[in-house]
Amino acid sequence: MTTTSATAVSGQSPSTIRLRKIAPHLGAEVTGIDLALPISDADAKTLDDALAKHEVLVFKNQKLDVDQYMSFGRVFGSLTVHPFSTALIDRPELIVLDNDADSPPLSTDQWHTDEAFREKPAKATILRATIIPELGGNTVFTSMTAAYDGLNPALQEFLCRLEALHDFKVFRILHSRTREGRQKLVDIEDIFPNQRHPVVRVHPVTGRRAVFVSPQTTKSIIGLRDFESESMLQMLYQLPKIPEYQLRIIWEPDMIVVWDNRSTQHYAPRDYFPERRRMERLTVGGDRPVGVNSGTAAAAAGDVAPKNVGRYREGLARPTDSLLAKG
Ligand SMILES: O=C(O)CCC(=O)C(=O)O
Ligand SMILES: [Fe+2]
Repeated sequence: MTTTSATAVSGQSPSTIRLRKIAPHLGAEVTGIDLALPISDADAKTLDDALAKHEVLVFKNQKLDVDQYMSFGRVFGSLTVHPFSTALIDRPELIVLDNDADSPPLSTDQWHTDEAFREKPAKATILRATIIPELGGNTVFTSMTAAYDGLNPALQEFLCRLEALHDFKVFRILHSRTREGRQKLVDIEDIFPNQRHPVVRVHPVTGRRAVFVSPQTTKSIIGLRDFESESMLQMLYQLPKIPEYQLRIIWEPDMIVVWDNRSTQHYAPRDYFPERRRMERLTVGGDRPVGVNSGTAAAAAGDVAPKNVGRYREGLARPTDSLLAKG
């Protein structure tokens, strides 16, 4: 029997919320709650706890207008504004992903956790589909806690000592095509400087460990040589592709999915072209990721660049120095 009553999750009573696991490692369908109505503090806590425990929550048959949808999103925390995604003009927290062959998605067909380029990456994301293609257009999730648990203990121990550098790298293309855009990029780099995050983060609620690198934002593992970092990252990027750790969501009208970015990654296959797919997304702000050895990892891994890189001895010159002086 996979159905559990919410009281077992939250200790709150009485509640009509029911949870039913839908895959071995992640995902629960939530019934017994109408999200269009105000949600009690007790039910909000039940849902937030359920998100941490099940990593992905699925709600079906929830007809909400935009304001009700945004109120529901706030159950999980404060909504944030994505610096690079398109959003409603009067509601910048509401991201609209409206894609077809003429307007392909940017970077969502790549394994990732949301907004890891931030100092405090997104805690949770809420998504619903408003235009669903006849075939395809699913969203696939992977439990990165299950992926971590499946690794060899010696490798787990090594990874727990490491930190990685994250960048808004896939979004650079938005500004890199013109000289003006490239100048703007320099300002954006000031607002979103590269961030060091632990390669394995500890979930603040469950205490479970999750692999926290993805091709969307990770640049390198700090302290490793280039080829070591690249090989290690390529190996870690295989993890979310393992079917045993996955949950595949086939979108239905009035379905809402909430996921925990601290423990999962996701991928939206672009297999529906030339059909159109339109999604509405909300994002909940998170905390700074904490590693297993936080505080010591940075010191163990060394600095981002060796101290003397770029210096040279007297009597030598670098041609770019004189080129720039002339310009
Ligand atoms: O379109 C989707 O299914 C997911 C898009 C995505 O990556 C996101 O909303 O964070
Ligand atoms: Fe995403």
